[in-house]
Formats: sequence, structure tokens, C-alpha cells
Amino acid sequence: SLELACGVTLAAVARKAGEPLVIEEVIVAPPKSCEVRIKIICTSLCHSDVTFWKLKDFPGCFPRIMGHEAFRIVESVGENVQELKEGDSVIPIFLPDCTECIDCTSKKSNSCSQFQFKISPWMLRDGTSRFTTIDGETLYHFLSVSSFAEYTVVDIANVTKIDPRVPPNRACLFSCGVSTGVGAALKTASVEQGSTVVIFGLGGIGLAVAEGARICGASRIIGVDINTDKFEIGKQFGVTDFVNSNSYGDKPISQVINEMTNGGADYCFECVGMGTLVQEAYACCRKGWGKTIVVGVDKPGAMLTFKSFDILHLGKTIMGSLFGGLKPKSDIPLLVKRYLDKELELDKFVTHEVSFQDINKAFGLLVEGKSLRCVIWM
Ligand code: CXF
Ligand code: ZN
Repeated sequence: SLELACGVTLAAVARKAGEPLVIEEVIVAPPKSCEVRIKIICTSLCHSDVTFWKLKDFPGCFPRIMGHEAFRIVESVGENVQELKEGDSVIPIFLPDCTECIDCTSKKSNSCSQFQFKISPWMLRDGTSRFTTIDGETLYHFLSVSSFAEYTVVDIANVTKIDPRVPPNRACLFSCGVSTGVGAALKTASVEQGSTVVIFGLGGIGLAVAEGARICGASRIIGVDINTDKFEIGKQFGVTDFVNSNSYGDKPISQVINEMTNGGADYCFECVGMGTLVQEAYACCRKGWGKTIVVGVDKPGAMLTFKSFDILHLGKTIMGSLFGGLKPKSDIPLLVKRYLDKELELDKFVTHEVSFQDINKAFGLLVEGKSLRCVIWM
């Protein structure tokens, strides 16, 4: 244990955009008020780590400790921490949950208004860093988590306790991507039994939506992707039909889907982060009750365009789903229960496992589209 003092810890530092992470000794400060310091057991790589690692300018910033999916043990607690104690099993979650504000106390929202989610390189409350290099250079945080280190400091609003019966290399999946996709189907959309679902993009998030839709009893799950390998993989996640969006020339994919579904799907999930695909998704969800759910992350300033008359008379719904609409502290235990009850299947998401020393391999695998989730053991 580092005890309540600055300590030296190993971290994988992103020094420059797109360049391999460098494992080095860094100094981690003790937790301040409402913070905990945690020892990471394992972490996994989410596509947002790759997106921000590639970004030269803000919100990319360097040198930085990336990583935000992890499983850990509380090592020490700062002042004013009641809900956690040394030795607790926890997962960090990038989305704050203060449990007190109007949004956190409402069942209808997961958008904390005390700590509004923003992409910041600092700790949540005081806007400073807990990491420095041995030479005293400040290291930036990532998504309030920075899990590519043996020890890290996280605000209690960004921590959820997790049942220690969940193995570490499954627990870390609840931190971001899998929860996001499963939550989008279960919570944001509330997919109904027997319905038809279309998923644009069969990466980790899209396949997690498929898993959620499968749990909800969807009878048809149509996956859209440009990579044909994704169909075989998708079958394990309940995908029943595959549409290769490169195979139809100039014909819009929405038209292909409308023909396949006799007028549109009940639910369309956009899991790529492209405005044009959101429009395609909207165009092939059924009039009257179809829902289009935006899960993919586009560039911050990107705009969406819809015909006003379509919105007016088609009766379709467009919804956004950040972290699957889940409330980090109260909904994650419900997903964990579904996993322990063997309803939610997680094994199939973990395609690779590497040691911390090989963290750059995990980046390579995800960049090349070869992995869904690669678990990195500390
Ligand atoms: C994302 C969610 C949207 C903004 C960037 C980060 N979260 C996790 O991967
Ligand atoms: Zn993520």
C-alpha cells in the first residue's frame, strides 16, 4: 500500500498523439476530499481511448494517462468519503453520479447536474491533476478515470461498487462500452419482445446493443457494417441478418432495410458516430412508433439535419443515449445481477488479454478491428 502519501507507480503515458504509450514511473498524489485512490487489477481498452489518443489538439492533450474501463480495489480514501472503504471492489465510470442533484435523484435522467459531464483533462472537483512525472511535469487525466496506471485517483462520483464475485476481467467491462450498448437497448429504447432491431456498426458497442436486444427478446436483429467478418461474430451476439452497406451501390441502406422489414424497423441504433448514418437510421425506423437511438460519438460540433415535415407527421422518436441511459450507481448493480444470473453474457466480448507491458498491442488490435475487448492485466 502507498498509504496516504505521494507514491511512485507505473503508468502507461500517452506522450504524443498516435504514438505508442510509454510505461514509466510516475508520482501519484493521495486522494483529496471526496476522492479515493485505487489499485488497478485490470483495465480494458475502449474505442474512446483510441479516438482521444489520436487527437493532436484539444480535447486531445498530452502527456496524458488514458484508460477508463477498469476493475480495482480501494487503496485509501480521502476526507468526506463515507460510501467507500479500503479494500472495496469498485469500477470507475466516466459519467458522474453525485446521487444528490435533481437529475441523479430522478429515475428519468443520468445526466448529473452537479458535475456536468464534460471532456476534461482534470479531476472533477478542483480541476487539477493527481499525476506528475518524476521530473515534476504535470500529467493529464482522461475521462476522470486514467486507468492505465497501477494506482490512480478517482472522485467518488465516478466510482461504483461492484459485487466481488464478478471476476476482474469481466467486471471491467461494466465501466463503459458493454454497459453503454446493453443499456441503450434495455434502458434507453426498452426494446420489446418480438421486435425488429437494426444496428449500424458492429464494433464492441453495436454488439453490446445486440446482446441487450437479445436479452429483451427481439426476434430480428439486423447488423449493418462494411466488414463482412462481423456477420460471423455477430451471430454469437444474436444478430440474425447482415447487411453489407458497401454492396448496394447508390441505393440508400435505409431503403434496403425498409424493404427487408416491410416499412421499417421498430428500433434503429447508430453505433458508429456519423451524422449521415443517424439520418439513414431515422429513415428506416417505422413510422408511428419507430425509435432511432444515437449511441455513436461524432465530432463535438457535428450537426444533424432532418426534414421538419418528417418529424411532424411520421411520429418517430430520436433519442440520445450516453452510457446507455444508465445511472452509474443504481443501474450497474442491476446489470451485474443479470450477469451473475447468466442472463447477460460477457465472455464473448473478451477476445484478447495482454499484460500491462504489452498495452500497445491492445491498441494495435482495436485499431485494426481485430478485437472487441482486450483486457490488460496489471
Ligand atoms: C465517451 C462518451 C462520449 C464522449 C466521449 C467519451 N465515453 C466513453 O467511451
Ligand atoms: Zn468508453
